[in-house]
Amino acid sequence: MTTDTKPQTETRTFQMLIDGQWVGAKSGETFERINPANGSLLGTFPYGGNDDVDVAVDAARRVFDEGKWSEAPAKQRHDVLRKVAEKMRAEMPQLGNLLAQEVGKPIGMAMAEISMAADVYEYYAGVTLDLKGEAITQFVPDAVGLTVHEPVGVVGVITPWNFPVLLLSWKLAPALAAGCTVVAKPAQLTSATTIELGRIIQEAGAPDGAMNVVTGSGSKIGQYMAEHPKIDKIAFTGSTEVGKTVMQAASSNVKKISLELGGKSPNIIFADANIDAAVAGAFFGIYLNSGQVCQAGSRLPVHESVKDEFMEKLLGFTKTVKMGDPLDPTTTMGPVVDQNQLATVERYVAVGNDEGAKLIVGGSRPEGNGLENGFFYEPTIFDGVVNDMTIAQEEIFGPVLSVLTFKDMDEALRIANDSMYGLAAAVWTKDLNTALKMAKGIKAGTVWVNAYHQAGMPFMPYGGYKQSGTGRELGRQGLEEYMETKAIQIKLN
Ligand code: TAP
Repeated sequence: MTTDTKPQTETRTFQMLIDGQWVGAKSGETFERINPANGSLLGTFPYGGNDDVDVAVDAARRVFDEGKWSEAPAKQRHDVLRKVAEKMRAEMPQLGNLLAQEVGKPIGMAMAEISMAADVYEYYAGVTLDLKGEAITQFVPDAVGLTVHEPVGVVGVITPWNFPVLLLSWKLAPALAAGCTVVAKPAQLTSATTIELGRIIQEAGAPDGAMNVVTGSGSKIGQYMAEHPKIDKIAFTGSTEVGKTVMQAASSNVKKISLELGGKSPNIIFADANIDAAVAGAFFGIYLNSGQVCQAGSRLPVHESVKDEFMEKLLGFTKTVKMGDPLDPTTTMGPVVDQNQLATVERYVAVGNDEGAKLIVGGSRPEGNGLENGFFYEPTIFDGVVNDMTIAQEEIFGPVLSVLTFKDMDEALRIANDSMYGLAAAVWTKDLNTALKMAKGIKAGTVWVNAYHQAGMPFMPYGGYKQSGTGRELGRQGLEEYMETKAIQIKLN
């Protein structure tokens, strides 16, 4: 696969996509995004206001109500979604380069994100051709019941910065497949790739106004979208704290909502596990994307009998991390996304030390090789963590692992479920009984056995129990979130 590893040298000026036109904010205001690896300016974006959102929502509403997209033949929607996937693959070097620079993730990972996102459009293109309801003839002899599925309407999509292309695509692909029209608001830190995806969807043949992108502040235009009376559904991914405010705001017109929120996922190592595989899984589980992953395996309960061997190997792995420029193909870990996230990580490491956890590696910012110019933080491990410590309960969203110890399955299950979150978990064991008992007992939307971050996408439904969210993305269930079901009852005379 070709990769584009040249840094962007010119600062780009991006615009919003509203009703098929490229526009700035009505106010003329803009904001900037820097490259988190070196502080250079990446781009300037319109600082959209409520008046810009209104224009975008009106366009999406008009196109939806006219039926240009919502009632288009399924084959038409299929063709557009297929073309989106093809164009994403064709433009992968440029998109991957932009993604690597705006998030700070290594180029290989950025390319993989584009590729996985393209798969989602391809999957839902296929699903579009198989949209159907049911005919029910048994309820009384002289009547027929039909169920039909119809698109929900105008969807407001609000996304975070950690996987800005993939998590956006988990929403756009099923929404567009269902026949909904969209107004998307990316995180301010990663607006560039969402704007590029808007362009690709437009070029692939979506009618003007079916796909709109507005950029600006979440607490202003994001909040306004969540309250907006002409938006029928909000699909949100972000923190649990903001998710709660979105849920409240959406109640104003009883919008449908799906929320993908935070996590503090347990990655549980039993004594009979394949230790080498489990060590690799623990490493990947926490350090992927510098730990900025909602489903990161940030709690690591290890059986006491294998703990010493496990930790020795994990430390060995951790020392192989190569931090550096995300565009350098040999870099395995980039910076965290910005100064705020760096400060959050530093604060939690201080809390871990204060509460008595044992810092065994990392715990500071690296120096040399220009790393001091970016928001880099060393891969960090705390041992001796107990589950009621702050660093075992709260989401850090950085490269910080909390290692705990357990004696038996009951204790492992208690630790796993002693959390306000329930997004994901993993169990490492060769025993089927242990694997299934744990998988059934853990209150989380995804449980991996002998794997971490394994991507069943786009076929497997994804979502959280408890305060990790509501609703499911991907798979058939992911499409249903964008559809209403209508019952038609026909009396035969
Ligand atoms: P948030 O701060 O919650 O921001 C997410 C999005 O919401 C951004 O676009 C943000 O805009 C916007 N926003 C902020 N305040 C808002 C408001 N009052 N009303 C409406 N929208 C608002 O999260 P983040 O820092 O970007 O991402 C990290 C969090 O996302 C973590 O907690 C992580 O676990 C979670 N996450 C969850 C998942 C899944 S699938 N469960 C996946 C990835 C991330 P601005 O950029 O302008 O602030």
